Amino acid sequence: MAELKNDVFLRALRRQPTARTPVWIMRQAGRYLPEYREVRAEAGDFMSLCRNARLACEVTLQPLRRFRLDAAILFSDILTVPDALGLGLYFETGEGPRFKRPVQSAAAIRKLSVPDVGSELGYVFDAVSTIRKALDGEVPLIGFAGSPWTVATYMVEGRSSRDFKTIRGLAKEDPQALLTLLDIVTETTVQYLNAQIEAGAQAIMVFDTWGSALEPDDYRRFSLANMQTIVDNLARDKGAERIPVILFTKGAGALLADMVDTGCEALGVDWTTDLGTARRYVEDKVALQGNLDPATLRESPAVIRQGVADTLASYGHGPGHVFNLGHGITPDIAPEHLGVLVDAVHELSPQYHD
Ligand code: 1CP
Repeated sequence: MAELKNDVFLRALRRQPTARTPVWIMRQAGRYLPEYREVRAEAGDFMSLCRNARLACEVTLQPLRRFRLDAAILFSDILTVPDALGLGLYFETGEGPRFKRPVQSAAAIRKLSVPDVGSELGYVFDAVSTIRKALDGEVPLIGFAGSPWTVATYMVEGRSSRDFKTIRGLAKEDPQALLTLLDIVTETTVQYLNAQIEAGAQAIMVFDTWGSALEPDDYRRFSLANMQTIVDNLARDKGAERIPVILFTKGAGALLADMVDTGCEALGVDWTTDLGTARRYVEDKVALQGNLDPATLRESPAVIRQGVADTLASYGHGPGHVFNLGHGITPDIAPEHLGVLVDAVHELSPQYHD
């Protein structure tokens, strides 16, 4: 396997000194890029794109050809796991993900079991090894999964939701059933992420997009506890250094202080908490990733540059910051605007490092 030529992202996650702040962008491969839309059309639909290692590799590399990014992220989705659990994932054009067989009762939960990850999700591991080879050591490859809670919201609601009525009802009426569901998703996710590491993923990110829909005690019980199990059970001692893990609960705010003790290397922060405040919550025990408001990318180059400058200043001096947006880039963004952001990080960040 080729030597890594750019390790600034991995160094920052480990809070080691770097000459500048690394940058990558959540959803950096995606619909805002015309070349992505072309490959997506060639594949036919989103899941066919995910299942084709050559095309998944191609769209993973597309943003790296345009922008000076310090990491690649596997092109896949958090919903591959419930698909492997037999729920029948499909995408309705313009409507987001749907499941043919949502799991809405204790009886439906009892019928679930941990699948054979190697056969059901082998296409993801093929994509990881194909991408890793194609990267040829230019930048590290991030593998990922959804948090069990976030994945379970889709499994129970059957689709995207903003109020999570069914799953929150289940949490109150039959918490044991929900915990059983979360255990199955957690066990599957551990195997899934370990196989991504085995196939060549060099860092792992867990996306907990909907954790903050829970009140704090329920967050700890139904979301954080399972992320803890994942961190505890990853086979992270692969090379000379441990594979770093990033946990991202969107909207975590003060809960960041609870997430620190999981043993992860880094926490993702969205734009509703400034990085200086987040740094105080975590007492510099872990690195922080984020957190420019994605909406800033709709504005002029001058406003974008100012946003980058403010984000860097908010984190302040020293190692342990990975620049990113506070959530994924949206399809309406002009690619040139992301170029302005990335260039600004390269230009403005060295002053924060010795
Ligand atoms: O139409 C299309 O082409 C599909 C759009 C799309 C894309 C580009 C989906 C469907 N998934 C993805 C890729 C994806 N999803 C990646 C890899 C690419 C990259 O980051 O460059 C990753 C890491 C995800 C993760 C993901 N999927 C999350 C967690 C992160 C987040 O954004 O909060 C979630 C919640 C999903 C579910 C999902 N999959 C797709 C969509 C449109 C959604 C969101 C649905 C919703 O809002 O509820």
